[in-house]
Amino acid sequence: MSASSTHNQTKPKTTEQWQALDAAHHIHPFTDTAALNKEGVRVITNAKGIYLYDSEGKRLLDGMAGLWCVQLGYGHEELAEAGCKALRELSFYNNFFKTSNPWTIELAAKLAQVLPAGMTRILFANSGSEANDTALKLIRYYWNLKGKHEKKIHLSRAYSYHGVTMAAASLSGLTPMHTQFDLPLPGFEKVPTVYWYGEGGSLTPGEYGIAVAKKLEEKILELGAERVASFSAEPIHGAGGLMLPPDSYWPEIQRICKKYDVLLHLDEVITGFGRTGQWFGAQTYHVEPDIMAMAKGMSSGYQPISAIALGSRMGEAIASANEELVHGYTYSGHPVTCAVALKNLEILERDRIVERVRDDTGPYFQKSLREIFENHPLVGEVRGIGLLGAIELVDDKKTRKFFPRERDVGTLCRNFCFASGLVMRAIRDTMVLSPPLVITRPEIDELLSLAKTCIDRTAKELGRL
Ligand code: PXG
Repeated sequence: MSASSTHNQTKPKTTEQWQALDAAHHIHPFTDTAALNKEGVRVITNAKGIYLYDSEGKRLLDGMAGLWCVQLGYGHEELAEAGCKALRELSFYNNFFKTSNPWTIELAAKLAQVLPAGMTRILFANSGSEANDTALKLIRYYWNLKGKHEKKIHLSRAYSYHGVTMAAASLSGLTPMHTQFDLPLPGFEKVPTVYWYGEGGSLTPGEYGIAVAKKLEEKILELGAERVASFSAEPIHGAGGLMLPPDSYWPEIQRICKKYDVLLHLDEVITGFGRTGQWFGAQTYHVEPDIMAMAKGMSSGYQPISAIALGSRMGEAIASANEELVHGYTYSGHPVTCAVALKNLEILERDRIVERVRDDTGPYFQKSLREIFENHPLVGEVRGIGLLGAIELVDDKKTRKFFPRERDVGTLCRNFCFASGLVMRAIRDTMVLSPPLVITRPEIDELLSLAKTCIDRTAKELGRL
């Protein structure tokens, strides 16, 4: 086996040596450790553009932009330079005790420029989970400032993914995230969500969007509006299976939140920074949140950084509270992570990448995805927007019958993808793509041709082709 020698700081090792060390010492996130260690981990050693390379020298086209985050692709020199420069000039200083630094200040100001109007006040954290956790604390704080101490219940949706801290996991609607940890905490309640293909029945998408939004209203009335603090949602479900809202959904949600004075918390961790062809999902769906969480694409994943943006109502209340905000992380607004995020935003803007996703690569990707897969015998629905795409695999296209869960068709397909040099995410039996935003048209062709090969192989394996 070839020894990978791309590391300056680690001695080259064979894949087997990496695997043995990893198995002995490393517990992986969201992974069955025993099963992984039996199989042996894949070791990614380097990456450039939209391609990853493993310790066997195998090339993988990364159809998931890492974990939905590498907007500018891998190995971008300017991001590396920006990080190195900041590391040399101000390797660390905090933002507590009346200090700040140029990178944090500039980044906050830059975010205020690209965020929806009125979202001008920013807090920093280090991950999407922390951003959502912080958002919930600020929501509580806001209502306490307003003297509405009963408003304590946080509503969110089935299938949602908001992160893994105690509060972010409680907010998440993916129930397997709860069982091992005795979650959710008290005060977290769920409402149904927009999964038209799976749960819409005979309703049109428009009717279904309204019907699902009304479930929020019913829940608020059931609990009592005076007890409901907030409603949290991703503009588009990411890790829950890439479910998109019908056009009727968000205006109705906005109306309900306003009517019952429930703060609207948007989780833009996946949909932020150009993914849908606008800077934020809020702009795509014309939603006006009270508070927004962002991470991932904010630094193209090059540094762990996240942010919470406050709309004018919360921003003004907190900024004029005349008391200490008793919250913050050692690394809130770390100069190095901010320098990289700032450069990332400058490049997204300078190279007109969001516009490119909106006008060129996004529409091209959506059109090609539908042309290739809509009539495929294994495909029930193709859905997506911008550079987000999903291909839902079904047992019976006509009756929308799903495969039995234990068949694990998604994993079967995903394994074909890895073997064919493609990273495509399987969420249940929905195959998901979220490539780097710098992907070109020829690269989209290559991505979709690989995806087609793998879905064909899956269909053959199941005797459908
Ligand atoms: N909100 C959303 C919408 C997310 O997608 C988080 C919050 C949490 O962010 P951090 O940085 O704390 O992980 C996420 C994260 C997957 C996958 O397999 C998705 C995420 C994380 C890990 C795996 O699709 N999203």
